[in-house]
Amino acid sequence: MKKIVLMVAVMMMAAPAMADMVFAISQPNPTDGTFTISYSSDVAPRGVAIRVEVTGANITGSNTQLAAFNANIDYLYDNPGQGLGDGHGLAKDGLPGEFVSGNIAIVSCGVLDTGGGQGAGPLTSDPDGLITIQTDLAPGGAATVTLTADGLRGPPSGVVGSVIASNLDDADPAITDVTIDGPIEDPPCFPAAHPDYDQWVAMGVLIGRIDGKGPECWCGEEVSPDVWISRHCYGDADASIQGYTFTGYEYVGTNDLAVLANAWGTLEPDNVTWGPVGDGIATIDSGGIPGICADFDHAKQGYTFTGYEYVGTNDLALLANSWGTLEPNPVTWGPTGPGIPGDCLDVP
Ligand SMILES: [Ca+2]
Ligand SMILES: [Ca+2]
Repeated sequence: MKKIVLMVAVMMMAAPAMADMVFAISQPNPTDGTFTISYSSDVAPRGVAIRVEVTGANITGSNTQLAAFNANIDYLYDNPGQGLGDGHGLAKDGLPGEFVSGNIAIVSCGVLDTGGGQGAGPLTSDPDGLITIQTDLAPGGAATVTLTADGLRGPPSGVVGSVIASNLDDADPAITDVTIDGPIEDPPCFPAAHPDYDQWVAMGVLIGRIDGKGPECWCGEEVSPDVWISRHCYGDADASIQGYTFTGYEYVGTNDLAVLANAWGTLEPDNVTWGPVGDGIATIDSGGIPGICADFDHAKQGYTFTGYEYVGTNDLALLANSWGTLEPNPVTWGPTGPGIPGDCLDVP
């Protein structure tokens, strides 16, 4: 503890000339919801204390941090025994100590040499920035980042001292207000113009997907990036071919029947005011293949008297109709057949 007090005291004594330190927010990697704070300055900075507020997402932590900023004061406050270069530069808003959770964090870190004396940071944080902050931005989401002075550590408190007078100041707030984007969202594999699209999305909700998409098995195989060929509506539950050279290959076979058999007769828990109910198709899984993958007609069937089910006779009829249909390829010899059309995603 004595060591930390000493370090803080050292920083308070620092009194560099007023500098023009300009901050910026960039997003070098828009696929993971992070953003990076960078700076340039006309005087070597010795510490920073900036309040970072994200509107529309929570801060989850930080990763890369400019190595010269090696004194993570608030982290050291909470973690006795740690030293220079340890921890991270995110601190609580309005309280001492390291950042835990929420949408506001303080970037609080200083530049010290191995003897505890104050060092001088580089005039620019190029090329990697001062610190990269992680958020929980969802795919396709957006949030706003605002930088302001930190009244606890920066002026007028002076804890991180006049160091901070050289960057963000309450009297002259240098606020940067930047919109950042969440991870790039993969396009849905099921065409939005398809008559079953709404049902596909609804089944995604039913099985617990939170990304607005439906079961991938309905989309079949991704034959090249974002290009899908589906035979699902003919009874291909596992989106895979099966067979042997001797017997031929088929898209609708025993593997698909097994998925259907496992889901067979599973009643839904709701949608009836009386009559039998069950656990619902969302509870069914066949070795990682959701039970809804056997819903080949993309519809629920049943009656109030019998209950309702997503996998039933209508789906079995589709599978039975395709049963034993061999593919013309990829065998070089052995039995072949007309094959199952890969047109389930075609929009009529
Ligand atoms: Ca199959
Ligand atoms: Ca069905």
